[in-house]
Amino acid sequence: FLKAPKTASIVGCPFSGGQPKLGVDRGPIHLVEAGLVNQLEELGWNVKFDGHHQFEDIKFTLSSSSVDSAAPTASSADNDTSTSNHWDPPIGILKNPRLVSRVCEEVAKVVSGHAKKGELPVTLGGDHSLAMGTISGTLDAHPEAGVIWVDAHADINTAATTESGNIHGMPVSFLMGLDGNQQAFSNFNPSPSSQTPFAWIKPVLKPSSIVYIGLRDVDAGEKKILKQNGIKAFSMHDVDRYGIGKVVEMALDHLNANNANPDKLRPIHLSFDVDALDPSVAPSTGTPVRGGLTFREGHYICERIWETGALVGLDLMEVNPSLEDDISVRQTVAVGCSLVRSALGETLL
Ligand code: EXY
Ligand code: MN
Ligand code: MN
Ligand code: MN
Repeated sequence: FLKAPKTASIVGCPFSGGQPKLGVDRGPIHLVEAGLVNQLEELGWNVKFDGHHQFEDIKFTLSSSSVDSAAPTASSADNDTSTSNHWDPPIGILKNPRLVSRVCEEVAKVVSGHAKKGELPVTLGGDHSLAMGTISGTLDAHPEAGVIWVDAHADINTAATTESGNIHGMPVSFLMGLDGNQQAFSNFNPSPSSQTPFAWIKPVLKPSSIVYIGLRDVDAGEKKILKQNGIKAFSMHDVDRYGIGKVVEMALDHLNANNANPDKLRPIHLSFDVDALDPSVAPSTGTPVRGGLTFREGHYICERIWETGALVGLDLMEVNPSLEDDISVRQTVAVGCSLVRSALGETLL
């Protein structure tokens, strides 16, 4: 009656190019140093972790290739050069587009490779732009998968709606192939040695295949996109109204109502942005928003998804150990580890 050993592959992604604050690239390092690998082994997992991914070679290749001639744009009006490189100038106001694109392309290959071997990829960010990679990877291996996106933010701005130019606020729009992006890149001329950023993404995420939980800071342009595409979203208002138990059931029902094979639960990719939690629970993150999920509400989501037996991919994103004091950092890292444990089967009894 032995069950096949379950293998979790930790994909450590020290990457911060999707947003301007330094330090979020150290998130995965802190999560692993806090003992995450051991903790998962104690839950009975066979854990594969061969070090954090290094994206230095990508930077090197980009910096030594000639710069593309971007379409004429109103370039970085805010003069924010904090994250901009001469080899990766903004496209429109999008910052670090080539770097973010290439890193996510790499992450997609890694995640898909692990998933196709029957392993559970657990990606540690890093900023949430990485989800373009993780979800592309999951959908490559499990085309019928649905996404549960737990976040204070919808991360669905397009090149036409983003006001910040920070790509961590945009990954869902690229995964869906929304119009506002096609437009922005249509006049883009890559140099012979490069390619148009994000052109590698297969826009296979259907609007009916994602459900949000925890939203409370959604831009006007994003609200429009959510409505126009009929995307299911449970805000903190809904969590207050129905309670987290009911919200998660409704989220699962929504994904499975669009199930091609009704006898089997749809595989689930859980993309958990730690800023979904209230800042009193997870203070060390780049874009905290008050009024978030409690410690238990966050863990309940993970526990319930584990119970379905349908989890095929997990992201834990936006832990930034250089924000706030030492105690806050330790608290945020500890919460990050325990969310992952809950999603991988840790129970209270
Ligand atoms: N909606 C805002 C923007 O697009 O800049 C804020 C996005 C924050 C994204 C964080 C990772 O979830
Ligand atoms: Mn690996
Ligand atoms: Mn996010
Ligand atoms: Mn967020």
